[in-house]
Amino acid sequence: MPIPASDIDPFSAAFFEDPFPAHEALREAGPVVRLSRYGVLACARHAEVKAILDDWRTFSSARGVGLQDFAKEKPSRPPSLVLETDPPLHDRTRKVQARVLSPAAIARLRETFAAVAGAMVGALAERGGFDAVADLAEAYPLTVFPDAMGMPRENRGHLLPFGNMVFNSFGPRNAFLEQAVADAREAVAWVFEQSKRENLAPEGFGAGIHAAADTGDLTAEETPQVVRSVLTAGVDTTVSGIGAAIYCLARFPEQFARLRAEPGLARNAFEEAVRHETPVQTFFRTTTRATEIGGESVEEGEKVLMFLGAANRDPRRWERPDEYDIGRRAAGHVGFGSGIHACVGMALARLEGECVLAALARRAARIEITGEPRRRYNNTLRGLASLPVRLVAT
Ligand code: 8QM
Repeated sequence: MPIPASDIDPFSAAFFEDPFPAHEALREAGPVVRLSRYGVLACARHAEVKAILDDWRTFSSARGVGLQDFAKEKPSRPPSLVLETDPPLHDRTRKVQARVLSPAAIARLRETFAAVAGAMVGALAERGGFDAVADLAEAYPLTVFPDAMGMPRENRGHLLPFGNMVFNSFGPRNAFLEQAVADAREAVAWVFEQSKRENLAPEGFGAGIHAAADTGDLTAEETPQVVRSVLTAGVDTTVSGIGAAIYCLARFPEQFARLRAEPGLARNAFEEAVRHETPVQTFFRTTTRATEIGGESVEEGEKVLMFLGAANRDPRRWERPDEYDIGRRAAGHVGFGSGIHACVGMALARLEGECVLAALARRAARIEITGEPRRRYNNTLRGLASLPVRLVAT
């Protein structure tokens, strides 16, 4: 059977507003589809997306995980030493990040993260209404994450336009990317400066990564780049994830009631939001040899777009996929990826999500949406620009 073609544009405002009918069409078209606008292959079913993620030898990251093929064009920004590499380089850089962001290191942050979430949600509960994106989904990670990295207080807001630019850069060079680049001019210089060893406090994760230059695990030229990776990946993603969870709990009030009755579900409520909304919607791989995907022959050197969000609602894998259900077994979703590139910071993300949701469950009987939510358009990240809400008192 020939590979079917689709003219769906997954990097357009219409798609960002409501990707779900297009996701379904792509899943139903076949295990692999050609996106005629971009000349790339795409997979939207869970089985094929998972299989690609788990086979780095055939589906390489070293030619870039965006639309741009580094074998054909000079990368438009310095490639990440972990995201945009294969073993053995990938393993060397990843190992340092994994050691610094170990479960034990993250566990030590719990008390502080819970206290900050409690204080922030407490203050918001006192207000008549607020924006759940700016005032909580952005404010919380912008406080706890740079603190944990060992960064100074000033100008942390630059992390958002920086991430917005990078995540747009995985898509085509469209108006969203152009705008994001323009909006991130100051932020880029600032992030590069903050990644230097002398600008990171000795007890933070940043210093932990720089220490790898002393042991010879990384070079002094590599460590700032590996810090920058963590700064890139660690903010906009958790902003989108926490925003998704609040949006889910506001739209599914029976699930919020359940969370209040069983606060131990906070962690899974966040996990299920990552499945349901899937902050990181897409990534590419490039084939290193002729292979097959879902029984279809594919040539060497093909870019393959993985629709993580579509896989996370594939009815072949999930019962009632469009329902947000905080009691479901959400494990197995690909919102954090899978295989050797699976999110290295997921323990940190999960701790942030859990702390915010637990704080909301303690302080509110329900989350009421008081105005029109506005979506943020980004070539890779799915999230809201604004979500006006009010916490209804217990
Ligand atoms: C996305 O620079 C990096 O290493 C990097 C950037 C973005 C991500 C991951 C890594 C997946 C969260």
